[in-house]
Amino acid sequence: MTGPRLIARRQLLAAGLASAGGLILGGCSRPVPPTYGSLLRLGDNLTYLAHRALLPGESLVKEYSRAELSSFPAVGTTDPAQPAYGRPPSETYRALQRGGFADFRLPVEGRIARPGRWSLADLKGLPSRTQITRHVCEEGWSAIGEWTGVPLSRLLDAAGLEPAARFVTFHSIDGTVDSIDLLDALHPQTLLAYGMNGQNLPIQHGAPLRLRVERQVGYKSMKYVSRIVVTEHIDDGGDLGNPKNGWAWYVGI
Ligand SMILES: Nc1nc2c(c(=O)[nH]1)N[C@H]1C(S)=C(S)[C@@H](COP(=O)(O)O)O[C@H]1N2
Ligand SMILES: [Mo]
Repeated sequence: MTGPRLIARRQLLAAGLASAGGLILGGCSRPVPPTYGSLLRLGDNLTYLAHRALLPGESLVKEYSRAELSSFPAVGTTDPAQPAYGRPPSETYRALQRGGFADFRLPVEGRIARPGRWSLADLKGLPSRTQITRHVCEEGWSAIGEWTGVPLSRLLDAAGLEPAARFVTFHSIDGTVDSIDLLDALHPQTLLAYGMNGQNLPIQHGAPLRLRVERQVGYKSMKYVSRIVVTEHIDDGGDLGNPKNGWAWYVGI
């Protein structure tokens, strides 16, 4: 994912920010994701700290009109019921798919007052939001799509965040794990989407439920979300997460 030019840019950024960092971030005790000894990850963390220190948390990404919708490729896992990337087919997903996802339940747990399991109907009973945004993939393509779902903040409100809550971890049916901080989790455009372009979310785009994290690169928008855990500390997913597999935890755009 990281070409030589990007490495050079990031090393410059890291060096520049490392010197500025003492000034800007002095006294800042914000938790940062683990680097596993990588200089690149250190650069990513400085980007994260700089964004969080310098940019207003509530700034919104641009939204588009329906006339601007574009064709939208499906990448990565496109059907968990099929084997892919050395992973066996998910029989659980196959059964859910056959039943039109009527039996889908989303456990929401961790640092919340009211843990529970949400059906799609439950989630659709919360206030919804529709937004047309540009998805930017780290592979270099982008596409504009319309997403309908429940703002994650509404679900977290209903679940009742404990004061210690700082991060939200997502598990996917395809076995990946990822997390975001509370600023992104509570951002008004961060959705758990069940609709795309006016239809039910298609299988290849993450049915029945996917995340939209509009202020980060495409791979943070996890498809096939199967469980949500609110945590006090960063859970980077270990072997199942991005940082251990060479991908940045924070990819703000
Ligand atoms: N669970 C899961 N989520 C995922 C992926 C994946 O392979 N599995 N791919 C990511 C990447 S790299 C991108 S660009 C987008 C692609 O979403 P799309 O298939 O709807 O275009 O999903 C992201 N979320
Ligand atoms: Mo991507």
